[in-house]
Amino acid sequence: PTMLGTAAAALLGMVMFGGAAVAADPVTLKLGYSLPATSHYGVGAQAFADALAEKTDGRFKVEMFPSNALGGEREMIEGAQFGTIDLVVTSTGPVGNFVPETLVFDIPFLFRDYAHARGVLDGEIGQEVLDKFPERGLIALAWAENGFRHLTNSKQAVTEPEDVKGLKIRTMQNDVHMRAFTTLGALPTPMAFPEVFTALQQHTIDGQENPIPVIVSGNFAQVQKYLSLTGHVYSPALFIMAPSRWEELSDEDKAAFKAAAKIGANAMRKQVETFEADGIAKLEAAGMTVVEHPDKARFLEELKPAYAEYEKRFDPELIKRIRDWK
Ligand code: EAX
Repeated sequence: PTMLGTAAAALLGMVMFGGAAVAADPVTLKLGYSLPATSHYGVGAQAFADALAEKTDGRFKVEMFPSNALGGEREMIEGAQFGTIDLVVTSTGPVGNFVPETLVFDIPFLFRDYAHARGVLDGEIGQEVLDKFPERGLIALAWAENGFRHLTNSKQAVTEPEDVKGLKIRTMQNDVHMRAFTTLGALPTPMAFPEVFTALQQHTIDGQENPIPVIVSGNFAQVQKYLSLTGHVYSPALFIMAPSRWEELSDEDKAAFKAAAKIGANAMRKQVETFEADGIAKLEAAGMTVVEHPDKARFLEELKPAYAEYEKRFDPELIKRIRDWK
């Protein structure tokens, strides 16, 4: 086309769209998570925001609220249900209180390793669970990752299940986890994450359990002497969205949000690996005593009564499908 033709077409375009659709300010969405911007959550959230901007030509902008600025994970999920928070990157710790189908993944020693956990979540079982969210007033865009959880405490090195007896351990607000610690003779104390550091510092609890990336990002070495690499449970994370926001999107934008969340989740998983590669050395350098090989066989043995209960609570076929995944 001639220059005049192009200019005329541009002018016509502006008239047709009233200038509004073309020059509109981006829609700003609030995204909350519980760790600092430098954490795996921050890296995943940023990768999501960048991918979303790219896929939607900058029509959506994500405003970040790291470090519990919008509350603990349970509160943020409630915020997404109410539509006061648009997006949440959260561990699944408290998610079982909203979508009970997620709780099966909280069974201790269910997953062998990262490949197993990621494979199950990204496959048909993971999709079946994601599909349960809308009926509970939430949209789950993608599975992400927090990591395998390990035990820290201020009292003693934990090698055998007996070493856990009597320890006051903060757990997430998750009764599958709590059942496991009760069975081991510990005193589980459910608590929102933002309160954990202070509670450890003031010795109202003796210990807590979290993945290496959280123990590092949360500076727990300042308040915990012993780290035991129990890897007792895999902790998934999720990109969650407010249904009120989701329903406003076109089908094309919905696909863009899901694809961007997948990119964010992959970045988060990569960052978990990066933190795990040098995290333990960092924690040792910060003064922690590390038990690298706690007696896993004995923990499994002591947990038998808890497993009997899980088999009643969850579909044993589903547990078997997860365990047998290859
Ligand atoms: O999502 O509550 C927890 O222990 C979580 O692992 C932490 O907030 C990261």
